[in-house]
Amino acid sequence: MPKVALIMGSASDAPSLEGCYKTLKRFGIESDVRVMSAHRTPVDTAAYVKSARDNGVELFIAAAGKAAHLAGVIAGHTTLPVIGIPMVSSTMDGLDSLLSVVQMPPGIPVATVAIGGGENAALLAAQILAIKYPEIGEKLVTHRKIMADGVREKNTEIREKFAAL
Ligand code: RP5
Repeated sequence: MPKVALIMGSASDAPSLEGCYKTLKRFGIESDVRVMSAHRTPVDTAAYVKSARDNGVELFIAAAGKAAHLAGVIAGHTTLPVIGIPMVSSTMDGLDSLLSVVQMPPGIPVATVAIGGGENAALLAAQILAIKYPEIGEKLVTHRKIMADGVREKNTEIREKFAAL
């Protein structure tokens, strides 16, 4: 049963969300991927969000571009945590969606990651779910170790490269 609902406002957002999906999968987190629009299919979106908890969903990731109110609308229909991903889909390089997602009025929060930050959305979802599922927490510890080892390797490499200049 999927723990995460990964919702995008349009099929045009899909290519930028593959990293998010794959990262969730790497942590053993099944996600229910949906294209649902806050303005083009508002009734479907509300119905899905309202029934999601009963279907085992524990967290939402919502990605949208332009006047991106999808994450905020989802958050208004549930008390489950909502992570918003602002998408680049206009001439404004995603700044429009960043402000639309991050500037939620008091009372209905959306945890916003960087523009196009699908991987961080997945990692934040993993960290939230790890409170309840220790096996996800163990994978996060391994992930951090691999990342740190990678930086240490680069440190050695760059120091050697500069020393030889
Ligand atoms: C938003 O408008 C979507 O999330 C997408 O980023 C943007 C453009 O949608 P399309 O016109 O490509 O369907 O709702």
